[in-house]
Amino acid sequence: MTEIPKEEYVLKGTTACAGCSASLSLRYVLKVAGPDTVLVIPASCSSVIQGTYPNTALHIPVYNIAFAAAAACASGMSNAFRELGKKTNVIVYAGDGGTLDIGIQSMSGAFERGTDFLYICYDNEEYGNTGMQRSGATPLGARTTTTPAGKTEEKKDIDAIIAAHNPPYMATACSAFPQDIFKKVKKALSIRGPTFIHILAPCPSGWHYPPGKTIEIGRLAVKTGMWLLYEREYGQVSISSPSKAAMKNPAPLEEFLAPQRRFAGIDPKTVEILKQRIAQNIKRLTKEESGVC
Ligand SMILES: Cc1ncc(C[n+]2csc(CCOP(=O)(O)OP(=O)(O)O)c2C)c(N)n1
Ligand code: SF4
Repeated sequence: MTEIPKEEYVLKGTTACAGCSASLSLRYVLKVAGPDTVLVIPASCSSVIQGTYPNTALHIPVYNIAFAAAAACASGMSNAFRELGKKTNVIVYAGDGGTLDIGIQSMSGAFERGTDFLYICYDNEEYGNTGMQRSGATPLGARTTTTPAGKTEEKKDIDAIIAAHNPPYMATACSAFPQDIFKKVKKALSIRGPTFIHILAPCPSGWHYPPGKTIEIGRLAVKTGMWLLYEREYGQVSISSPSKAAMKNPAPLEEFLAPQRRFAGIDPKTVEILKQRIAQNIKRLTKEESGVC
């Protein structure tokens, strides 16, 4: 923890909900990135985390951009900075709706062009800003305002889609593990080219748990294997230490599901499918790390 700078770039005046882990993650991201950074934010809860105009809680320049265009905007900005000989960090901080669904085309284009930027998707598994609608990232069985009986489709595997673009660095992270976020953001910013970090960001308002449990819920996601932490550096996978232990002996999934009202009344068959998926993901990642596949 001593390595983490004391400077704050998410100041007082944020209008995020109490217990918002998307704003907590952003706090650590900006502590690594420092003042020579421009944040590109598509419409999302991050527009709210900034506070209410004419004030702002973010102590760095921010470019608010249309939903579908964050990566395209960051791409042009990064190219302009590099032409001027500047190393300024360009970071997209986008929700799962703005990444997996609406912004996927501009993101894919920017990765294919080799843009020198960091794209962070904080994943609260819903369209939070507009009232908790389902997104491509919402897990199977979760209730949202548009899936009141539980989502019938599985979570989209955006990490596999990004991996297919062969970026020099990509990683998963979780807001409950700030040191892990810190290390991964630091590494991503040290590598030239497009880099990607997918942060699971539990949301008390949409997942329906008390705000004070936001760290506990994130830890349970990792302990149960529902969320796996790893890095992929130049194609080589390495599983991050919090997941290493959990993957050997995952905690029962029910420990993660029970405290969240979005999973209230979930069908046992759906829980079984989620458990099977966890076992498959652990197997696949372990194989990838050992270089077997
Ligand atoms: C083109 C367009 N469609 C819809 C909206 C309305 N809108 C604003 S924020 C938002 C939800 C964003 O969800 P996500 O990207 O998951 O981020 P979160 O709000 O969960 O942080 C929507 C649908 C918009 N601003 N622009
Ligand atoms: S809805 Fe969720 S992600 Fe959005 S500000 Fe509130 S707690 Fe944060």
